[in-house]
Amino acid sequence: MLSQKVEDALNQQIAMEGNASQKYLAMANWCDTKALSGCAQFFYKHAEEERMHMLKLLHYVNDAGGNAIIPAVDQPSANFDDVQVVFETAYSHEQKVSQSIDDLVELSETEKDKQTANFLQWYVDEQHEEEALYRTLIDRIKLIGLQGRGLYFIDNEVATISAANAAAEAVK
Ligand code: OFO
Repeated sequence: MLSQKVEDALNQQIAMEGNASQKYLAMANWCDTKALSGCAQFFYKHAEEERMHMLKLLHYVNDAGGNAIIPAVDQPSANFDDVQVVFETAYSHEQKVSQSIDDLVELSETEKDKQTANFLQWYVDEQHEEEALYRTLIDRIKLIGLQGRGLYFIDNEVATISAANAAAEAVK
């Protein structure tokens, strides 16, 4: 049984994950139009993952006797200065999501809702991995640089790291 406070906070998280999905879709779209196909694939996949995070929460709320709310869709930013800005924007959003998940865990504990605190552990672990992944990608982008053929190498590097990440996820 969810307290109203926990249910409301879970619904806010549903909206945050839904908006993350839209943001990553806009980033994928931007990369696509710049011929950065590796980066585009990375963000298309992440947009799908965020939608899965949203659905997982939605089912949890309904299964726990609450009412999940389908969020309105915010128009995400469509223009970015360069590909480094794209990844830094995504990383900064992931940090906000992590903070929000941490706040949710704290609220569940205050409300003595062990089931929700336990359910949220998956998100805590996921955020840890996501932040590490974005940090790696941003470090590589800085190392390669945006000049000359840098964009070409960055795009290949993102595709390689993304494939390695997917393979690691698959064997979990
Ligand atoms: Fe679901 O926000 Fe990141 O992964």
